[in-house]
Amino acid sequence: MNRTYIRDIKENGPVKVQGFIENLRDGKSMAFLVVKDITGKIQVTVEKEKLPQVAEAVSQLTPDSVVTIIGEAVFTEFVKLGGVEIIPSEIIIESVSDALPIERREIPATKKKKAVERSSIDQRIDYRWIDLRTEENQLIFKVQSCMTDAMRRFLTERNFIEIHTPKLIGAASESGSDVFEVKYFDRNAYLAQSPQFYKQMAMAAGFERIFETGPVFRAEKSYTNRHTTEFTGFDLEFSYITSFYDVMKMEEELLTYMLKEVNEKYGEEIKALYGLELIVPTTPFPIMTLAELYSELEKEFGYTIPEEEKGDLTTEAEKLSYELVKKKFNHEFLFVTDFGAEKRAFYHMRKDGVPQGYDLIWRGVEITTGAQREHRYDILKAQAEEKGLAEDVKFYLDFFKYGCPPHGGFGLGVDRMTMLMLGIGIKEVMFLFRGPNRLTP
Ligand code: AMO
Repeated sequence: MNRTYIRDIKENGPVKVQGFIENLRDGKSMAFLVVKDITGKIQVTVEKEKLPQVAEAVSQLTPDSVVTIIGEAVFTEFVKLGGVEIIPSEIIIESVSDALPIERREIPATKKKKAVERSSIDQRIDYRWIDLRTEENQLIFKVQSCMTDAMRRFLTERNFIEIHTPKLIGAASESGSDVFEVKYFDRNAYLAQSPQFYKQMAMAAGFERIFETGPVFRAEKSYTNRHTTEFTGFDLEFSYITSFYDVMKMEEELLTYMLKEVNEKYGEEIKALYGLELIVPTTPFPIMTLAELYSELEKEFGYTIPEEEKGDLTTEAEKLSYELVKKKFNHEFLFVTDFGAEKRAFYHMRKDGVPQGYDLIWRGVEITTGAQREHRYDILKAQAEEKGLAEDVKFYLDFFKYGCPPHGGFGLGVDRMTMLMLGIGIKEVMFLFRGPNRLTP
């Protein structure tokens, strides 16, 4: 007999269902199990007297054990959970679970029992595979999978080629201080902080349009709810742009397409399980220069910072910008442009000294940096020298010596995007979080 996914049980009849025991009530004459698979949950109702063998199997079960249930699906108004139950003829115990070491959710007090507190996120990460069994947690990854799938489709339909660049590299691309050094035989290598150099190499190789989704490493000792030392980046790069506005346009179209798709597929579930509305944005997204943003934040919220810090976006300004864009543009996204050259990467093209790039802020958190790149060898080399990097990035500079189209692109943090979509922190949203104090499981 073939296995049936719980979601696909639509009528009375024989079924074989497999999954974890989500709930177990073994009474005197009746036993009720709730079995959960990746598609849903279903009640299994056992009249013990009628089915002594099944009753015997139930007596050995514990919550989170894995079972195969063979029986009849019966639709009835008496069952709350989906209006259907399985009357089993056989229960096969695949694996018995020990008592769980974590509490995945808070259990409110009853007359007989005290309330149970939810384990902390760090305790839950220690047993992440158990933590991940819940519907809410599995939704994170269904949503994330839908997200990258939609973005991949959007790009391949527009002639982007997916590439895979090395993560073991010989030089830091973003900043020397945030790079992990690893032993590489008799010398040192670094873990890639971005596919930056190689996505640009693809432009020099004449690929014209590429994207990559892969691991990004940052040796940042940040203990915030949006930083991790290893995250998933969604990066793209394309040639023959006329300015970084082309890059912003590509990004807003990509995100709108993706959010529409996620909303259609999972909008209801996100609302039900996370209480958040997914809003498909309108295009074009609002744009402000950094100076305009600071001036508006001062007007609206009395927020000021010293003049010399205004070349970069502070975390507080990022946060406040959400209130501002909601109010001013009825939007959740904001492109911020015109950062100070000293705060931006050497590879950003500059016009009159102003980096031709942007940050994209969603719901008050930066999700992307993007830019037109400097593709002219001499200027690029001078900009690298100015940041004291010319020697380290010599191999990269060579990419621009033998012909290279004008190009630009951006890098999007997949984990950040997911966390903002669901309104939870980065530790909650990652399959396995990595931070300064976390390398296991
Ligand atoms: P940047 O350094 O801004 O740009 O990184 C791009 C995006 O990656 C995410 N991100 C992070 N997510 C979680 N934890 C971190 N520690 C972390 N650091 C960054 C953010 C961020 O916006 N090469 C450029 C991109 C480009 O210009 O194409 C770059 O890496 O969402």
